[in-house]
Amino acid sequence: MSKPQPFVAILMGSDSDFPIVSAAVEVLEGFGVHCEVRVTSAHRTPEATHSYVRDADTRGCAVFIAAAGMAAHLAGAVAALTLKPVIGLPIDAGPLAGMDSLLSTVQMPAGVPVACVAIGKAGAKNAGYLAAQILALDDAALAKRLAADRAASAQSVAEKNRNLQQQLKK
Ligand code: RP5
Repeated sequence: MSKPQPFVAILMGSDSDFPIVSAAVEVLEGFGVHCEVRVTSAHRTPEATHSYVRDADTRGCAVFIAAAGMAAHLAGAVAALTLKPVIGLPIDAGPLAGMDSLLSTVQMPAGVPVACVAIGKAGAKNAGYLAAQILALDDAALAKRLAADRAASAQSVAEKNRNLQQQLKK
């Protein structure tokens, strides 16, 4: 039997998280990484979250990304159900500006790790990059695309610096 195609499963606690989570989807799609996106909550739909994680695990999910705001327990709940890497993405969804979700996501007890990225859009992009880098451990073509992206990013910084130096000379 052929090995199932590895994919990234992205879970979010609410559809209100999607404007941020979409940045992770864009990064993954940009690298040609297949992902599934589901709204499922640790608190509001615990059974559905449980069944989805178990099912995705058996279908070839290689990395989970779990995004949630407020008392954000989704990443931890996912990590409790799988040995695949889990990336937690804290969302700024309430009056505490994401500090609540950051601490709820990152402060996991020993033995059940969650790799927590930054709050918000930069974190969402990095969740996509990190998931792609994990998949690239076993995919040389993907590793090449990631290296090219990193080189392009360095070039763009160098160009911004050249432009600034030109302006400062005037
Ligand atoms: C969390 O509560 C969700 O992940 C979302 O960030 C936050 C608010 O959810 P909604 O009330 O907008 O559905 O569980």
